[in-house]
Amino acid sequence: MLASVIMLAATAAATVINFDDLVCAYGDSPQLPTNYGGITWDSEWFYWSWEQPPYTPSSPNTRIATHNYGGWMEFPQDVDFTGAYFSGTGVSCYFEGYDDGVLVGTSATIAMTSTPQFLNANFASVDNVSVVCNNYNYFAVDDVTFETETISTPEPALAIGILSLLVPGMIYLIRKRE
Ligand SMILES: [Ca+2]
Repeated sequence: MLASVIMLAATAAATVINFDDLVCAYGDSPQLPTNYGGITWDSEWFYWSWEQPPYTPSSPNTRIATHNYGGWMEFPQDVDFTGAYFSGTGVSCYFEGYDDGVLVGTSATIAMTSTPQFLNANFASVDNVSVVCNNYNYFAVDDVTFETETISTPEPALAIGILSLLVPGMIYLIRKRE
């Protein structure tokens, strides 16, 4: 019972940033707002919502990219970074995960295709993630996925409830020994 209470105390909330509320005119590629979704984004990131194969969004219509061999995103607190979808052509990309400026994880590398592929990062407790590409263009990123860990103490009522279950048993054991 105590183990299940401890598990309840740390809950992870999954977040998917899909960019789809950002819409632009055909041919435009505005800068991604630097605080979009509560994340601080490298100023090189831009978004676009118009159709342009092979930059297929995994969630239509908006995705992001840079003209700078990838780009970084900085989280306001430590997150468990799951990964994101990639599409494009003629370029390979991977993730680097950082905590307090120290590289703590590197993902596999994938080659872009017109079909969006999810690149798993599975970085535990990072505050900065970089997309690293071997070309300055030709990739698109969508559905950036991470989990934020929330630590909470058990409700007082729950703790009292647990004690009320445990105490009679303890009294029984003490009495049994006497
Ligand atoms: Ca999208």
